[in-house]
Amino acid sequence: MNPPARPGILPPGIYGSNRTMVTPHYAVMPPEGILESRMPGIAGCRIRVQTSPAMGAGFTQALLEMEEGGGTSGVRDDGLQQFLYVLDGTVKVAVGEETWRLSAGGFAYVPAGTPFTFNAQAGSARAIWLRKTYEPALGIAPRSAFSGRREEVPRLYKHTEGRAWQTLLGEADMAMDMEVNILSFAPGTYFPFVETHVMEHGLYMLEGQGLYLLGREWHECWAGDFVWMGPYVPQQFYATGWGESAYLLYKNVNRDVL
Ligand code: UGY
Ligand code: MN
Repeated sequence: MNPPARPGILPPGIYGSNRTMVTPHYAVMPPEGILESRMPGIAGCRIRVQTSPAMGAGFTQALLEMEEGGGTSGVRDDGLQQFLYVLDGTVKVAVGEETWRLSAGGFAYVPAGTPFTFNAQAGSARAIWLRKTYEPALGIAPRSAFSGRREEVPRLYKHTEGRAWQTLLGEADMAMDMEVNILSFAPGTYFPFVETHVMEHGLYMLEGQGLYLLGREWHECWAGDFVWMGPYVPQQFYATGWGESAYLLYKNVNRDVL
């Protein structure tokens, strides 16, 4: 018998049942089913692609599992803007004269057309890697590369007590066509309404668990899961469990949708 892919997390009898759901409008993908890919220019690194244009998304999101030294095999510039969020281990990111050593909760933003490298240091590391074609805004210069740490980003409470937002790349900044936010929920917290919006989301469940309403179905989500929400998907989160739940959330923003 195969050992459970996620010891201690899977309830008994999980074999034969399955939380995966992929529809034209949204997807829920537990990590154990997302098989690894490889890519030229990225070495010593398993790439678990969570979403891409093949799914209908306007961006790409992947979980990177880097062995020590793994990552870019040379200076990389694929013309896309990049966002890297470290889940564990240490990742060295270099952009021009800047070098950042990012541990868990550290993140880096690299604008489109900027050469960079990233590599795991002093052991293996895991990170979420987001890439998107940049949509320029007339007369507004794109931002330069920058890095930050989750714990240094202020927690803002919007709409509901118990639901905190951390806007890692800033908010309402017209130089940016994407946001990446961490939303944290006290147990029992839920959105004040069902959202339905033109923007899409890539969601990586960082901690805890909850129920996600997508369209008209509720889906159970746990730490490590990925969720894609396409434009206009009705969405609502209800945090369950005994501790705080949190997710990393990509959103395309600030551009004319015509
Ligand atoms: O910003 C958002 O659209 C966010 N509240 N959506 C979500 O968490 N599904
Ligand atoms: Mn939303």
